Amino acid sequence: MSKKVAVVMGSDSDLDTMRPCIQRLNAFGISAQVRIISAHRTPAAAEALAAHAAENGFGVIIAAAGKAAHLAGVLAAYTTLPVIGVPIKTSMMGGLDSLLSMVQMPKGIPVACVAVDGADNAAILAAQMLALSDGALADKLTRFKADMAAEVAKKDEKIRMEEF
Ligand code: RP5
Repeated sequence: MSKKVAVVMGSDSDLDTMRPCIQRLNAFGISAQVRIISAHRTPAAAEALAAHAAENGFGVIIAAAGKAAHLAGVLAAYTTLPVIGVPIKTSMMGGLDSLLSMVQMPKGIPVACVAVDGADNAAILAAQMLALSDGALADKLTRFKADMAAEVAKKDEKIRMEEF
């Protein structure tokens, strides 16, 4: 049975940014459980999710949060599963605050971190992690990359016909 991905966000205000992540996981046929859990507002729920994630069939945790974005790090503290952080764009620093809060983890508790608002990439990276032990998913990722390359080649061909 394929492993699931937990998509955790600090607030429902993160949901619109995270929709591409959920959609991409669905497109790869990966079962995602979406939760709203805050490192600060509901820390006990964060611990419970992460501490039992492996035994509950999850293979990767994706954590999206903004501002003092400790969610990914807190979840990583309670599990040996890989945790991918998605720093959410903020009004004050454009998400640099979220990015640094996630990526500057002390040694021993790593968090893989994608770009600010990089929801889609978080899903692709999670799929790549699960694909290490799932050949069918690895094939889907190979096709995904080939399709992307074909799309770029098509655009290249088109632009070469234009006069500038
Ligand atoms: C973080 O604070 C959330 O992840 C969100 O990005 C940010 C703002 O949350 P709300 O005040 O909109 O609930 O915890």
